[in-house]
Amino acid sequence: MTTIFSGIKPTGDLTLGNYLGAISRWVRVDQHRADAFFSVVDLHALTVEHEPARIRRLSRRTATLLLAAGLDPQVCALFVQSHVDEHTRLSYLLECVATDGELRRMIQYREKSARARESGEGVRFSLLSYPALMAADILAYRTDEVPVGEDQRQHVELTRDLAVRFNQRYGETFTVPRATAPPVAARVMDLQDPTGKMGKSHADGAGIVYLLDDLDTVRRKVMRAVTDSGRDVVYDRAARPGVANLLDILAACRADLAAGAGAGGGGGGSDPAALAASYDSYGALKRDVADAVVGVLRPLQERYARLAADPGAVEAVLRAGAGRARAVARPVVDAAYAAVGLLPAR
Ligand code: AQP
Repeated sequence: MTTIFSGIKPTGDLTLGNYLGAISRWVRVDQHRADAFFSVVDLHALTVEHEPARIRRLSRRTATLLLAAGLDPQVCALFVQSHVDEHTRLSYLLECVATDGELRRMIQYREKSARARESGEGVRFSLLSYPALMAADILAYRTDEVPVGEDQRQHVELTRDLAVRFNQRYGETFTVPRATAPPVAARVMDLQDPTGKMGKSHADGAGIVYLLDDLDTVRRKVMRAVTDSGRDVVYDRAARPGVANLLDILAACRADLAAGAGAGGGGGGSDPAALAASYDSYGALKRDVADAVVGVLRPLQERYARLAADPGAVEAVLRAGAGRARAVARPVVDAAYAAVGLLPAR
């Protein structure tokens, strides 16, 4: 059976970008067709300035939201990365396989280290080594597929390179994984700056739809989305990024709603270019986008409220998920330790 691993960092409140780019497909498709491991990758949130109480709060909230979105702990493993020591054990071995040059080439490292330098903060070493830990997250489960948005593709490519190099040097140990992206909404853009990603750790939330925003705020954010100077509705990501983003969001929300209603095939469905033809004004498009986003978020928020009232149940899910994850990861990581020449501890 195919094995899938994917993760989400507790660096901010989850956004519509996280949902449409990742979570919707985990819920609608991935968990049902594979051995699926989904993780709140909390160690990755420590690579930049952070407040401990906030990380704790966001880790719980993220796990609760994933369950509210529909991850089913009976069919997939949902766990917190730091609860499974195998991730950090393996990360060190992969740091010994990666080169300084290839880690420095990572776009996220270049962007985030430049930001940290500008704001006068030191650049944490973990920001550079982060892709080795991400590779460990993936390789520890002998993962075949990693469903991610476009922004993470380069890290999955590096993971593949490290797996191949490790296997060549030390013998077949890891499965070489591949990234899979959703058919639409692989990159949801900020509604106020459609040339930039809708990211949960960005400071200004005016162009970001958070999954727990109240629904009037969601409508307001969509209706105020920056569009382009033209008037006709066409799907052109380069020339009309604002309108293209709205069409992507509409297509992805409709596909999600159809999959939730039992039509199957989450992530497919409406084609943004075809949708463009049915609009002759930006106002009508925005109203339909707002309705579709609210249609996705309303049931999710209702389920979240019920789950958040019972934090003990969420913790029990995470404990069980960590147990399942450990049982799979431990023998793989032990095999990697043996392969590089380390004496067995047990
Ligand atoms: N805007 C997006 N469009 C499509 N997919 C997205 N993802 C994130 N943003 C978008 C996908 O969501 C999964 C988890 O993301 P993450 O926690 O790694 O990244 P983030 O939400 O982008 O968080 P940050 O802290 O704001 O990230 P940085 O600053 O690192 O970009 C992934 O599958 C991701 O592709």
